[in-house]
Amino acid sequence: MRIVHNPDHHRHDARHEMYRGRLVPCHETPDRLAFVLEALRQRPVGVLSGPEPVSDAELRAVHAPRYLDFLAGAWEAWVALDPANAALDILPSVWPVRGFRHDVEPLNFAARLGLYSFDAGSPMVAGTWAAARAGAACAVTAARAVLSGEGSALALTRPPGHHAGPDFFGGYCFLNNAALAAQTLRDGGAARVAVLDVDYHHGNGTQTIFYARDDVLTVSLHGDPMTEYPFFLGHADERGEGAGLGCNLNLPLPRGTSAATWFDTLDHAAQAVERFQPDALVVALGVDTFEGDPISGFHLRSADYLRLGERLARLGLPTVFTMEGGYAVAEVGIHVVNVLQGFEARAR
Ligand code: SP5
Ligand code: ZN
Repeated sequence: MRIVHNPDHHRHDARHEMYRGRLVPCHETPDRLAFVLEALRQRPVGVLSGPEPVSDAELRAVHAPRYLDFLAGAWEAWVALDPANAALDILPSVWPVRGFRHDVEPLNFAARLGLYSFDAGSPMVAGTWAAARAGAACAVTAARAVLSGEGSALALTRPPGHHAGPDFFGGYCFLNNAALAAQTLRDGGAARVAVLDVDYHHGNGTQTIFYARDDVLTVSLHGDPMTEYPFFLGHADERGEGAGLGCNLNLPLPRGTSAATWFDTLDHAAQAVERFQPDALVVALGVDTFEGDPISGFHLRSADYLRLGERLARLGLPTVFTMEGGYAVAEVGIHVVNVLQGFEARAR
């Protein structure tokens, strides 16, 4: 397995996210990846490398140019508002809901920030764009490695990506790494690609990016949006639209779901992937399904991640993993490496 590590991830190091009227410390922190690297040092299940460059054209295959321009210039615009802002994280506070214009990009920075986001939990700092762009390069590099005949690859990166849509950030995500990997696989010759999202939260960004397409199947199992973040997408009746009708599958589960039920549901997800007969698979790998996760509500235990890896390997597909959520920080490394080890044991 090829493991593509983001050398710039630590540059995305924000302080606070908005939660119940207060700024609370960020859950999505640089030490998450430090724990994965340490677990990999103890159990070297793959070969580590850095990313190759990603082109603007590759980013634009998934994201809107005006959104990419906004992200690239956000920090400069923020500090231009007031030099004192250099000591503060960027967080939005106003959004264009139903009935507002989305076609006109306001000049005001706070307004543009709202136009391109859906929550106040995803702060940006000076290094966010560099970290996110290098992370996208990791995802594209991992997909290229699989196209070149590596059986599997991991984009070991943060910030995560699966909540980021064509032109919006949120849920700690800015560029959709899983979608970029899937698109790279498509452009490199895989006629059909499946994305299987096992993060606790619905992969709303990935769903939206591919919703009208029949060449990319999106499947997500996640906390029921009636009670769980991101709330406004992820229901079972969202099946795709137009040519993409039937190419999106949501498997929402109640908060409190046991490992036994979760694995039964994973079987349904895996069967849908098999029916689609893809040439390659992208796994949006969040390990916030762990029973000890501070912001999630499923009950997987550490050994279950070995089983998850084994089940994914049984699909027998060239596979790109992208690193998504997981906030029981000290256990994130064990769980990610368990998935990879289970996968490699079966795939061999
Ligand atoms: C990639 C990913 O897993 N994103 C998840 C984003 C969830 N954001 C909202 C979380 C609400 C946090 N609750 C704070 C609890 C304070 N103790
Ligand atoms: Zn998550």
